Order: sequence, then structure tokens, then C-alpha cells
Amino acid sequence: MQDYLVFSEEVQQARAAGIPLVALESTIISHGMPYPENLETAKGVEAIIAQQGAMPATIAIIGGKIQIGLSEAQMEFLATEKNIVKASRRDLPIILSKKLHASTTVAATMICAARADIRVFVTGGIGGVHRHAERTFDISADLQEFAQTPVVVVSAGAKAILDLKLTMEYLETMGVPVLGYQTNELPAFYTRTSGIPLENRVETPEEIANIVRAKWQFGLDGGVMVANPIPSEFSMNPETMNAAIDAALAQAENHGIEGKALTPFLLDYIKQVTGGESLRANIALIKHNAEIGAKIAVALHRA
Ligand code: PSU
Ligand code: MN
Repeated sequence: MQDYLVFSEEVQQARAAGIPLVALESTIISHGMPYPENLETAKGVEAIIAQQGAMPATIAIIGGKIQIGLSEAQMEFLATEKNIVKASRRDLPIILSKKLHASTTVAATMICAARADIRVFVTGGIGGVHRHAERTFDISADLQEFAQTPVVVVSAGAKAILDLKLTMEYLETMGVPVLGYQTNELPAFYTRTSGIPLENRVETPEEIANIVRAKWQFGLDGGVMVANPIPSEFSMNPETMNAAIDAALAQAENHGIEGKALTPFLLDYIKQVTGGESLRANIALIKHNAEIGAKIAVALHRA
């Protein structure tokens, strides 16, 4: 196992010093945002985590080695290189054995974080059940990962391009707790509301840490999803957003975009239709998630 993992100098020192760690994914850098916003955001998110007294560890695969913590040059490489593979669970053995470069999705980052003993992971929005999944079978591998890999994932909900109701049903079937951070409703990534009620509202990082600890102490496998709404000042108009999503889905269908290319295509198209407003929202929400994620890591560490 350790042959595949490479810790950055800073992460190694933090581990030795007992500083809580927070994992970050890299698909959002390579496929989720354009350059240079992707690089600026990745660095900004790391800085926010450090301010809270935790150590950020952005995860990616370089030359078949899983990097836990990236150097500046590695981050720049992921942000600028055009042909980075987007790796989920199924892709890992190929990338590792062929010594390729890849960014890691939520599912793959959860796996790598758990192997590196990191229990908290911050992203923007998780993958989920796509609209019309009854016809396409397109269900993100992220959801299955929550059922088996013990990591707390802080997100602003599942991405609004998905069927959020079916995504919640799937998580329920898989036994995954979904905790609304100071909200009674599932946030919809770009907006604070979805109309889908959440059974479990939590007010503090400590409360989350207690739930997570109870889950794992009792031997229940798998992760916990924390749904943290986008800050109000960046929350988008739901009508504008739905129109943009519908247009993006129609374009994807016209161009026959499917499989792992679908989510990056939709995000990019929505960015263009909204004149960049969706990108600003995406940046704001992930930064907010970073702050809460770091606080959860600190709280988990304390007890
Ligand atoms: N969150 C964002 N932007 C992204 C993603 C998450 O704000 O681009 C990425 C994550 O890596 C997630 C992936 O795992 O989108 C989902 O892809 P798919 O639907 O193909 O499983
Ligand atoms: Mn998919």
C-alpha cells in the first residue's frame, strides 16, 4: 500500500506533529473549472483550511503515485495540462499500474484519503443520480463510495445538474447519513434550496464530529455527507439556474455527450450561459465548505 502513496513534505510534518488533515480533490482543478480560476481556487481553499489550524492535502496521481499534498508545480500541472485523466474508483488500478497522471473524483479521493488516514474531505458538490437515469443508468460512483469508505465529505449538496431526489433516495438505500449544516433542506449547489427536506439538521462542527465518531465506533462502514449551503450573497436565482441547466442538458443530448465527460461538459456550458456567475458561485461555495470542513477536522481531532 505505502508503495503507492507519496506524502508531501508539509503533510508528512503535519502528520508527525498531530495536526488534523483535510483532503481536497483534484478533478475540480482539471475538469471542474477553467484556468486560471481553477489554480487560484485550489490555492485559496488550501489557505482557508490552514487558517483554521488544519493541514490541507490536495490529492492527485502523478506518474502512478498517489500524491497526498501537492507541490506548487504539481498543482499548476493539473490546472494547465489538457489531457489529464479523470479517475474514479474503477480507473485507479489502470492509472497506478501504467504510472499515469490523473485527477481524482470524489470517489477516488475518498479512497485515497482513507488509505492515508485522512477522515475529512472537502469538495464543491458530489456526483449523484443523473436526470433520466432510469434510461441512461448514469449514477456517479461517488454515491457507492459513501457506502463503503469512512470519510466525512463536506459539499454544497449534489450538483444541481442531477436528479436530487433520486440522489437522496440512493444515499438512503446505501445507508449514508446526510447532515444539513444549519439547514433543514438539501442545498442545490448553486442555490441554498432544493425543496427537498432533510431529516437531520446539525448546528456545529462538534455535533458532526460526535455523529461521525458514533458511526465508526459502532462499526458502521462508510462515509457521512455534510450538506453546507452556498453563502446567501453568492446563491443564484433558481429560475436562471434551472433554465441554464435545461439548456446545458439539451446541448449534451444533441452532442451525444455521456459517461465521465458529461459532468465537465455541463459545468462548462452552464458557466457560459450564466456569464461566469455559476463559476463565481462554485468558487464561493467550495471556500465555505473548506472553512466548515477544517472545523470538523479540528473537532474530530480533539476528542
Ligand atoms: N464539485 C465541483 N466541481 C466538480 C466536481 C465536484 O464543484 O467538477 C467533480 C467531482 O470530482 C465529482 C465529479 O466526483 O465532479 C462527478 O463526476 P461524475 O458525475 O462523472 O461521477
Ligand atoms: Mn456518470
